[in-house]
Parts: sequence; C-alpha cells; structure tokens
Amino acid sequence: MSAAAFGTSDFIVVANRLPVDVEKAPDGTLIWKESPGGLVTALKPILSARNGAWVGWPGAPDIGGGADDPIPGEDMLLVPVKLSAQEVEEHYEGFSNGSLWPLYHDVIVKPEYHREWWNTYVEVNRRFAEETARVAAEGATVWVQDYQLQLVPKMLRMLRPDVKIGFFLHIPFPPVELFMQMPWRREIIEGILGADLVGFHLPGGAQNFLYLANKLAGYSTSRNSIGVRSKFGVVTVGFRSVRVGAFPISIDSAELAATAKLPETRKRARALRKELGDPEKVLLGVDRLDYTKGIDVRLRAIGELYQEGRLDPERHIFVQLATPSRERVESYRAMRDDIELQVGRINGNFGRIGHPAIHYIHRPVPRRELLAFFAASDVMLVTPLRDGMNLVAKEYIACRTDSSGALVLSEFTGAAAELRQAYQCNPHDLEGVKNAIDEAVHQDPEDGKRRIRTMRRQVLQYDVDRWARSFLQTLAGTVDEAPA
Ligand code: GDG
Repeated sequence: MSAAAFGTSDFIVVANRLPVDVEKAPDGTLIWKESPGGLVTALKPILSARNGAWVGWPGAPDIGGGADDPIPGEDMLLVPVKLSAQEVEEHYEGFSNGSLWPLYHDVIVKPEYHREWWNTYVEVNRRFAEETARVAAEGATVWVQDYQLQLVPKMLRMLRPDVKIGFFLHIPFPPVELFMQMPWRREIIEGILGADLVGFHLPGGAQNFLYLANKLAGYSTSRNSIGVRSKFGVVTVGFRSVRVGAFPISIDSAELAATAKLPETRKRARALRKELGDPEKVLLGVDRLDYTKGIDVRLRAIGELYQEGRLDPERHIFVQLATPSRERVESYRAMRDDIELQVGRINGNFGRIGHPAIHYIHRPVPRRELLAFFAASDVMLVTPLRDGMNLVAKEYIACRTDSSGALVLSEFTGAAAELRQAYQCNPHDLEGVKNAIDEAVHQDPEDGKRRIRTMRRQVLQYDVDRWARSFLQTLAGTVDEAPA
C-alpha cells in the first residue's frame, strides 16, 4: 500500500456500535447524540491525545458514509459504517445474537446456524476492516471489540500489515466441547488470531482459546512463557507471536462513587424508598432483559421465600429494572412473556392493592436515577446463568459509599472471581440461591460492612482506566504482565 493510502488516526477503536445515537429530524437532517458508556469514557483521553477514531455502526440502517463522511466529534473522529436493514438482521440479530451469543453463553438457548447469516457476518466484518484500513495512520494501534467482529483482526492484517491489532472479547469464550458446534469454527479462530494481543475477562477463556488454536487450527502454543508470574499464553502463527491473556474489565468507580455521594442522589434515594412504602429492606435487580441474566431464577427464589415466610412481602420489597433488549429476536420475546407472567403471579399471590411485592419496570432508566436505585437498595441480586463480567455488580459496590448493603452474586459471572465477599451462589441450585438471598437480607450489619469494604477496595483500585491501560500497554509491548 502506498503512503498516500494511509489515514491520519494513530489510535482506532472498532466496535459494533458507535458511541453516538442517530435520530432523523422531520426535515431529514441527522441529529447525533452522545451515548456515553464505560468504554468510551475510559478511552476518551487516549483517543483525543492520539488523533483517535472510532469505527462503528450508527444504530440505524442505511446511514453513514464511512471514512468518506466521518462525523467530527470533539475528542475523536467517528466513522459510521453503513449497514442495510437486511445486514443488521443477518449480522447483528442473526449471526451475532442468534448464533454466537447463545453458543458463548453455555447454549442456555439453542444457537441457530444459517449459512446466509454467516455470509453476511463475513461481509459486514470485511466492511469494518476496510473502513478501519482507510482511517489508520501508518503503524497505528487498532483495538477491535467483541464477538460481532471476530474476523476483523485477520482481515485488517491482510489489508494493513503495518498496524498493531488488539482484540478483546466482552463475553465468555466457551469450552471447547461447545465451540466445536460452530460450523465456521476454524474461520473464527483464524480471524481472531490476526491480532497481536487477544484479551478475555478470565484466564479460563484464554485457556479455552489457546487449546483451540492448537487442536483445531494446528498452531503451536505455549503458556506462561513470558516471565514466571505471567498470565499469558502465546500462539505462534507463522513468524508472528500472538499473545493471549486475561484482562478483567471494570467501571469508572471513582466517578460513580462521587455521583452516588451527591446530596441530590441521596435525596432521590430516600424519595425512592418512600415511594416504595418505606420497607425494611429493598432488594434490587438491574439487567438488560436477557436470558443469560437469570432474572427468572431470582423471581422463582423470591416467590418461594415469600411462600415459606422467610421473606415478608410487607417488609421485603423487590424492584426489577429490566432494560428492553434485542426485541426482534424471538427467544427474547418469549423470555419477556415468561418473566412478566412470573411477576404477575407473585404479585397476585403476595401483593395487596397499592402495595405490590415486586416492582417491575421494562424501560431504560436514566443513569442518575439508576445510581439512586443502587444507593437506595439493601440487597443487590445478580444471578446470571453465565456472564462475561457483569458491570452492575461492580457499580452497586462502588455506590455503597457508607459500606452498607449486600451483594448476592452468581458464581457464573466474571465478577465472582474478584468479588469474593459477595453472597455467592450457583444459579442452577434454587435452594442455594434462596439461602444466599436469605443470608444477605438477614446479615449481621458489621459483617456486611466488612464484606462491602473489602469489595470496594478492589473495585476502586481496579477501575476501567486501569483495565484499558493494562491492555494497551501490553499491546504496545511495554509491559509483560496481565493484571492479577
Ligand atoms: C456485556 C457482557 C460485560 C442497565 N440498565 C440500564 C443501564 N444499564 C447499564 C448498567 C451497566 C450496563 O448497562 C450493563 O453491563 P453488564 O456488564 O451488566 O452487561 P451486558 O450489557 O450484558 O455487557 C458483560 C460487559 O459487556 C462489559 O465487558 O460485563 O458480561 O455481557 O453499566 O449500569 N444504564 C442505564 N439505564 C438502565 O436502565 N442508564
């Protein structure tokens, strides 16, 4: 490629979605609105310091001119990748969320494999790789995010061998026995191996990947080859070394804690408790409405605890905030019906007029309001059947600025590896989940404080900034160690 073909960005994030939402005004003009998330907050300083760009889909079909028509942002260039309605259906709803998502989450729901979904996945990954190749300066660093874009590292390397490529998977990487179902398994492993550094939340994911790189793709692999305490494995792909390691993601803990402490947040938290009838204990669940999150598990547990008199619907109120998610995918529609049926049943059995036992909201809640809910709740219920990390668990801990509260946490989340002082449970063991909730509701306050304090230290120390720096420094080759 000639020098003239290089772009100008030294640091590029490639993710399925841009960190902005687009709306069409009545006169047809496009209005861009920031949609801040943890990732963009953590990466903003690096993006603005290094001529940064973000390549992604703007969230509506047939919009975006790619590298030819970037959206100038304050801190970075936004490169909108244009996808047709059919591509969104087959790449995002189809292969990403109908094949990969269930396969990577323990096949809780049966994955569907369709050749046309796969073909579109390849095509869309190619478009992302091409747009990235056009904006990347010579020798740029490119960080590709998540399961929707697993083929981008290899495709980009073929277009631009000069760039440094990192890949991070935000969801679990499954055990070999499950991954082998994937009809295009070899292509996916080869796609990811186009990167120089491959990151997972947990060492287990890294080990699964290393095993497949060796057994399925035939590359030689070694573990712990970089220093005695190193958590890396290395895959040798021709003359290249691909490093594979664990980088558990985190949150902007200090900012969350500061916002939770503000007088207006506290005031809103008090008002929320009052609106709930000033119960003795408020229990809370916050999730995208997804079958992986185990919302049904906690509802069943709470229903039985009311039934057995171990919880009292007059004194122990449960609030479930469920953000709408992937509503065009059939399994999500069926699950929503199921959960709403459960909520209705429990309230029918245990609520009274003007005083439901369970409060259920199926709408997104503004960030500030969400933090007020964290501050208002005595027990947080996080019970996924499988979850890469689960940021909600960490956010709740960060918001408990007075060290009160309790966290019930599924062992099947990435967060369970760090938040050891939570009331951990196996979400498949209903009695175990009930016991964990019971213990958390009736904990000794001093013991509870000790638990929260230890977890807060962990969450405040390992924040999202540290996560991003650790990944990028490893990619740049300046450090040899993944965080413990
Ligand atoms: C994937 C992986 C991994 C939720 N409802 C509202 C709202 N949220 C915010 C939460 C949290 C985020 O959304 C959800 O993050 P999670 O980590 O819990 O779950 P996924 O969306 O499944 O994320 C996961 C993550 O990627 C990062 O790598 O941890 O395992 O599945 O920040 O607070 N925010 C607002 N209103 C809501 O109603 N404002």
